[in-house]
Amino acid sequence: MSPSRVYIGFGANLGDRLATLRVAAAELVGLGRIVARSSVWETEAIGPPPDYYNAVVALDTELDPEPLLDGLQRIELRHGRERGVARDLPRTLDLDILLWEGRTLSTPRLEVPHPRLQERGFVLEPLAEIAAQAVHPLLHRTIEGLRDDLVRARRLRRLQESL
Ligand code: A4P
Ligand code: MG
Repeated sequence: MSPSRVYIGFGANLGDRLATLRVAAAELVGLGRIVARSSVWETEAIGPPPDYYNAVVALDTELDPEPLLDGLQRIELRHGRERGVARDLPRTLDLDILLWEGRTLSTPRLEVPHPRLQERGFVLEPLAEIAAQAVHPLLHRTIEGLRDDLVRARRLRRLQESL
């Protein structure tokens, strides 16, 4: 069977964020083959600060979705990730399955594409670096298109009037 191409989002806002992202990317080796990696972006936290470092990798994997998620959660735990009751709490490492090429999933453990992907610049900017033309299978839009929509939605304009 040929491998599937999946996109994994990395986020860290506690500890040595850059080192954590680099080590975690190296640890993906047991789960598949990294075929592309984005830049690292420093991003304002949605939720409590401090700022995050975010990045995305493309991974070719032979694994099914749930075993891949198990592997990602093992890596999170190795980096001291504490799972709280509340969403958006600061974390040493968050690994999300953003997209799974050619497939959608909705189970109690796993929703793919990631349901908040289209609202988040910290996902769409790095994802657009390595998968600009990938198509969101539910929204039928390219990643680049979703990224551009989001930028436009955050409209701001400097007025001529002084205060
Ligand atoms: N789960 C369902 N679908 C998926 C998927 N596609 N990938 C389930 C991974 N996991 C998925 O996740 C809770 C459960 O979601 C998992 O057990 C899995 O079965 P979690 O990682 O324990 O909890 P979480 O991270 O708090 O939730 P989630 O949904 O990953 O949070 P978000 O919505 O991703 O928010 N601001 C900036 N700037 N950058 C960030 O990276 N991240 C968050 C986390 C908030 N603010 C941020 C950032
Ligand atoms: Mg997560």
